[in-house]
Amino acid sequence: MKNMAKTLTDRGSRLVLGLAVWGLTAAAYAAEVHDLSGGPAVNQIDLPPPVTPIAQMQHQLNDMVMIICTIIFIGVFGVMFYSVWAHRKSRGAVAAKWHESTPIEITWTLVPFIIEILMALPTTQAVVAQKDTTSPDLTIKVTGYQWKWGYDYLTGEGEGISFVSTIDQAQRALSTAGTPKGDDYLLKVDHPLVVPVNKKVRIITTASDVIHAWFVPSFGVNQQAIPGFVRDTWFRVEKVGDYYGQCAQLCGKEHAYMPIQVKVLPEDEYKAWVASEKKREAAARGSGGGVASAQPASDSGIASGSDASAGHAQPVAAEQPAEQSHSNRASAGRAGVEG
Ligand SMILES: [Cu+2]
Repeated sequence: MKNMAKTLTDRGSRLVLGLAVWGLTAAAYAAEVHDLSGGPAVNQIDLPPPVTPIAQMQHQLNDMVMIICTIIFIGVFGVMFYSVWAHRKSRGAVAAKWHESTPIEITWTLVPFIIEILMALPTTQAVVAQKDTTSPDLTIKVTGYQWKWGYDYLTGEGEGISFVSTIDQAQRALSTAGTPKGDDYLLKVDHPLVVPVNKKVRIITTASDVIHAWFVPSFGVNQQAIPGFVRDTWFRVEKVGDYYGQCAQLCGKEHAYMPIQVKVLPEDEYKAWVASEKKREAAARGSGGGVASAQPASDSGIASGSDASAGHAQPVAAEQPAEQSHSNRASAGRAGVEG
């Protein structure tokens, strides 16, 4: 008995010591890593703060369903535990012997049916809204590659802009060395996607090799990018800032290293970015400046790119895997800029 008590105290003190060490280590890490605005938070348990109407809808749905589930859970288990406790044998409880009850059967069919309809109505509304990609202010094609993202601005004032977005190489090196560092670890890219605030952005996804998925939690957007297919989704960000996501479809050995960074800018800063980006791309093509002026917004949809001449020099495509449709689309967009 004495031995047992000693073992228990030993175990107890070891547990306390272990917890203290764990607590200190956790505190040390917590001091190093902070919440990332637009990305993951330390010890986050809820969904990320929503910045689009769709993400808000998803939050409300999530909360509503969680509340309904909790009420049902407490209700069902409450009745069950009360029944077991109040009608136990030692109290002399005798089981009732009835069979079949029409009112009960109608009730336990109708009540879940009504609850399901109550949940299905707002859910259907949200799914339909998620799929409504009509009349966007700008359209961007997102192409998944092993292991990076290609962005082509198809319509809107950035029309013709095209680049590839790859993980920050310094962070990639930190990962190889096994020394994670920074709040945006493995989320920073060399060339983020840039969009204007409060504009409806339509995203068209496809891939050149295997299936990827373009996932930005704060936008409530997760769309698969499938080779040979086009899928689309949309977002309208209501708050300026940087937002982060990752490829959400296992796509090979560097799957963890193809993050998504979206820079949401105020209207005037976006215009300035478009101008500088066009200047940069024009310089890269060797044709000098002269195309810096922003293009008027086009509402003609992606079909407008099809009449453009294909096959002129495409600097971005050189560093990509051979992917015909990507370079065609990009040069098609560019021809519009030049012509
Ligand atoms: Cu991927």
